[in-house]
Amino acid sequence: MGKGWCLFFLFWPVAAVVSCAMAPMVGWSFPYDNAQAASNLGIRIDGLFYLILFVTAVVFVGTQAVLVYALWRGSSNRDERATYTHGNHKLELIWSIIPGVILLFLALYQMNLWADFRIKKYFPEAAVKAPIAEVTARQFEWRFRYPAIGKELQPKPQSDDLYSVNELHVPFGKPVMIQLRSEDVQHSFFLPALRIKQDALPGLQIPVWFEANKEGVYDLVCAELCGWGHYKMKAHVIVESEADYQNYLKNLTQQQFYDGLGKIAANENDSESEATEK
Ligand SMILES: [Cu+2]
Repeated sequence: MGKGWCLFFLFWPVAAVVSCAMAPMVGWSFPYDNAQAASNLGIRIDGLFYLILFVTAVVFVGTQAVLVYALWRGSSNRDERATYTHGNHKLELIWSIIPGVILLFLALYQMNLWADFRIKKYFPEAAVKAPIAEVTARQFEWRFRYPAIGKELQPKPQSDDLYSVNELHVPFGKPVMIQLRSEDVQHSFFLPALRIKQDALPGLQIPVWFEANKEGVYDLVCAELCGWGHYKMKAHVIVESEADYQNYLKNLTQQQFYDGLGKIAANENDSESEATEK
């Protein structure tokens, strides 16, 4: 085997390390704001990602280095013959136990993060108490159902609920929880900037919580190939101040319950609408 193969196998670990090191500088890394996650949970998830990337990088570079060394030695000394061995029990034990220990470590190390992310018992209490909206994915859009101002989200739709499509507003400065549903096929609620991803499954209502670490407009996309219009499921989550959020809900109420005669027929002003009805 010629030295060309040594260079070929040497090239890949070098290319991988160089491109990984360059990635954040040239925008090949995570999206948004110098690749920094837009939620504290996202930053912890990134930490886990980088830890795994480091472990796999060490293994990859290490094994490639051994491969290149073996090829180089073999190609520069034609007289030395390779010896055939039929397995090595001790070696096999070592390379089974080391990955096993690494996997076990990762499994234990990430347990808290997984629990905080996925298990409702560990969600922030304030978010669980008052889910902000029900999010229904359908072919091909996101539908949001908010409770009326001052009310709590009910499992079943209420007559004074507020609706919007493809634009979810949430208040900044506190964790929020949504109830995720799917109307037809399997979709996936994905906020890349916040590192939040959860499948939406027909027949299930799945709670999802998130908290952005700064105000802004974040992409909401569907991460499940759900049909011909999958690409159209690009929506936004708008994280804004509490005042702006309340204003948004007020405007939504007005738009939704405007009766065409200059009156707002919502239950926002219960006494007034009752008086109008009489
Ligand atoms: Cu979808």
